[in-house]
Amino acid sequence: MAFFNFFKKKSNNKQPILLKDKLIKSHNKLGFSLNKILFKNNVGDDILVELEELFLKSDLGVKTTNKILTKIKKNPNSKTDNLYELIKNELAKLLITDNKLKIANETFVILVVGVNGAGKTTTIGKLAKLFKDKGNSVMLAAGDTFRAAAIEQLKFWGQENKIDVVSQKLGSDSASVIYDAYQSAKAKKIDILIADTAGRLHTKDNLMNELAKIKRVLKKQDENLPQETMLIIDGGTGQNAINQAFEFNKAINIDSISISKIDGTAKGGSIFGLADELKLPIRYIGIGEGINDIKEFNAKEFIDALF
Ligand SMILES: Nc1nc2c(ncn2[C@@H]2O[C@H](COP(=O)(O)OP(=O)(O)O)[C@@H](O)[C@H]2O)c(=O)[nH]1
Ligand SMILES: [Mg+2]
Repeated sequence: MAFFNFFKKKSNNKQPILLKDKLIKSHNKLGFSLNKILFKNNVGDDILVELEELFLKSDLGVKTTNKILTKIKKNPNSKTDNLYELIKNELAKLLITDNKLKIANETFVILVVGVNGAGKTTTIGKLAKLFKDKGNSVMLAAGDTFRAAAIEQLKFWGQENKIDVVSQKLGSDSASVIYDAYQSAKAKKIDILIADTAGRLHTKDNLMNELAKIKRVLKKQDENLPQETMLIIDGGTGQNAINQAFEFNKAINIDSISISKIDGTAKGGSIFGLADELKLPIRYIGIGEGINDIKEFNAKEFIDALF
């Protein structure tokens, strides 16, 4: 019995999540390899070629890679120790550090968008938990009306969090589901409404039009709505993440990006290119499939884990 209790107690213990452990594959690709290269040499042409290869392989993207290389070339006599710090610092500069979501006092609407399978619905489930733990009341809107499974999946997260999920039947108008949910959340003085959306319609234009319509319908109610349009990017997407983000931003203006599935991918370096090119804050990172597997993105913590 004592033995059983020991395990029970242990499993109930919330172990602190070490980002370093979750980012181990990305660390091996970028930080570890950088150390190996710098260990060999001082700065010279050879090392520049190796560094360029490393940055590209680590999914930093061409523009960001060139930016960092230019900085390195400006310090031709750097010792490798300094160079290591220089690279870390330059990468850190690409990340917007004022990235915290500022929840206003009225019903705050977060519209979650992204391609199919990006991790939208799962991220919503985790965010609901995060906000609830901070003492906010939360409601969910099942705006992905194109797949029955999507509505069921959101309801599951609603049950896990013991919060209401506003949904309509399959195939109903997503904008009207989210509008109704907002009315309900406002009437109940809910702090935060998180709206799920579809990631795939018949064509990309249809998807973007649908998302634009959701925003239009909300704005008719209140020009400030939704206060946050959050794009979810699968951390394993790599370079295509930048194109995805540009497309969504062009069509519907996004306010922030959150990255899912950063665990288990070696493409964590793509966050730098994404932040550099989009100039948008990275708010959260998903580090697993469980309800607690989310972290507020912290630039310093991220870089320390990666290097
Ligand atoms: N390992 C891992 N898996 C995730 C994470 N976020 C989502 N997933 C998984 O990715 C798959 C797609 O997620 P889903 O939320 O349905 O994507 P959606 O189509 O954008 O709503 C599911 O199997 C999730 O469990 C994460 O941070 N880490
Ligand atoms: Mg979904």
